[in-house]
Amino acid sequence: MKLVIANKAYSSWSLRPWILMSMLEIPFEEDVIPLDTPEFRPRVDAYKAGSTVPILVDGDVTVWESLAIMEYLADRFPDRGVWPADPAARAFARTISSEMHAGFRALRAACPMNVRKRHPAKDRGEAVTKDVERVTHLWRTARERFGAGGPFLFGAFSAADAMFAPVVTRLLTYSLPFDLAVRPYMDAVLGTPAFRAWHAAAMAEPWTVAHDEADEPLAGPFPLPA
Ligand SMILES: N[C@@H](CCC(=O)N[C@@H](CS)C(=O)NCC(=O)O)C(=O)O
Repeated sequence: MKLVIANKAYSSWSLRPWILMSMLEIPFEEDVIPLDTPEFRPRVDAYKAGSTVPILVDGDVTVWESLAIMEYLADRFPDRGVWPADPAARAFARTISSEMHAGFRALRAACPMNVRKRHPAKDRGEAVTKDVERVTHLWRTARERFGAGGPFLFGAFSAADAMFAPVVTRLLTYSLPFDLAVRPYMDAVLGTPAFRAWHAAAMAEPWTVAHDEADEPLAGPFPLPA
């Protein structure tokens, strides 16, 4: 299988299937296409999929859109626990993953993923505050109702954690205020071997994009858990 992704420093949608496949030990090779470069469009178009990454290629099957990739993986590897086994937990996992896929626009627009940096706190607007309150509410609810079996939203790592992994990083990159009850969950995601490998590769990338060069003061490196 091949997973086509963009820069690990910035590509939140790429991180989602990448961390899921890595955590569930689904073997794949990757093709990294750097954003905002002349090679991006022709290399993505060569896959004859959608206009964005991630793209999953499995033999003659090509899937794009992060949630569709996860559903394909759930079908293809039914024993890996892409979604929680319990039907009520699975319904909630799919619901909040869909909410993530379609929503949180203010947070995504104001705070683009950057796993290489940390910026000082500043007012990012009421809509961002509401998005952060909503996302931490969803995490708390999942942990309280379904998380007893492990440190992740539904105990074991699942597609829902993969969908929210970029948001975990955004809260820290932009020093956003959040309900500290979710910090252990966030540290569990950031402390996975998969996220650490993603972060190390991001740090080694040579590319930057325009929003990373914007006039945003720096508070330090991205804070990985000890
Ligand atoms: N809804 C898509 C969003 C994918 C997306 O926006 N990917 C970005 C990279 S993080 C991209 O390919 N941007 C390039 C472009 O839009 O031209 C998904 O879930 O996969």
